[in-house]
Amino acid sequence: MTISNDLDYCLTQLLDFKPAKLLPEETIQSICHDLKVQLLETPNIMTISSPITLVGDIHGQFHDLLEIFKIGGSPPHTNYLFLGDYVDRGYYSIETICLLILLKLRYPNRIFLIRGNHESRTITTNYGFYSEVLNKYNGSSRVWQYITDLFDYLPLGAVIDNKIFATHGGLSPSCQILDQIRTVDRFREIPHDGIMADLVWSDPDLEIRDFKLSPRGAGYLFGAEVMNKFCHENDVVQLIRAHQLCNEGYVNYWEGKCLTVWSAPNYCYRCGNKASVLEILHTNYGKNSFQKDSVDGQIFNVFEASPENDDDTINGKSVNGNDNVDSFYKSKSVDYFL
Ligand SMILES: [Mn+2]
Repeated sequence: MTISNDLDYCLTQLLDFKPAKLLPEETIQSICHDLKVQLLETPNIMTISSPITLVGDIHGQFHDLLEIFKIGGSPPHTNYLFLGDYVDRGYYSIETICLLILLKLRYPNRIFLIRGNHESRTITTNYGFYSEVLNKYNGSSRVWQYITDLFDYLPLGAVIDNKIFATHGGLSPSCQILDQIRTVDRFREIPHDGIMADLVWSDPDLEIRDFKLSPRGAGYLFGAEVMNKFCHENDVVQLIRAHQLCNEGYVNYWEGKCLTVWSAPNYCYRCGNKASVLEILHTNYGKNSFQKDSVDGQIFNVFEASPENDDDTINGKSVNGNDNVDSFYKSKSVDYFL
């Protein structure tokens, strides 16, 4: 095994250096290839058992991902299911996704990754990841190519303890039963509509009962009746998803029937929000299991932005406009390759 393929060595480059060392292009090509091979055998909906900790959107906030491992425990001692949106918006999409790829390869039965709406070529072209790659790899987009090709292999959801359905966004009017997701050909760019699009784009809405087109321009809003019907038909008790910024780090809908986990504190270095990860210790639902803001066997661990972000911000605020990060990268030296 060559050094570039030595997963532990690569992990130390990202975990033991400040700033983290970027992996060379060829190493990223190689780890993306290896993970694709592994994910080819992974079904669209993974089967997972508790105890497991669920993580919502990270959006390139690498320092805050490291904070999550401090709060929630480091892999492989804690099992993690990441609910997507690893890249875009924050300054460290490459470090974030590379760390997750390495952890998945190193601990395949303890780390699980599903696809978010940002794990897409079109979205990452517009929201930061593509620019970050050009800036950090001397104008070459190859790393973006390798990683977005890998995104096509990510599964779309997970069922935990046969009772909880987890996905990035939410429900789809084209999907009454989970088997309809299981038969989707997921190895492709996220399409504009249909089950795969809805799973990564949809949001719950307390004001409606049925489905309604989403103001996001993709996916749907779904209401209480739809949620109850989905749980009943699929013999699950709960939907856990990410995808929406929550000021307190999480939101509880319909007495815990749907939970949002959001894991990017001070989102975009300017929102001032808290973040959370959700520890699922066991799944043991009695009749009155759903209480306000807590569910039996489930604990939200709330946290705030890591002080490490301060080097990149002024008083915790973004140092540049949200749309153009080029000036930020130009102000940083990128001589920290392996
Ligand atoms: Mn999202």
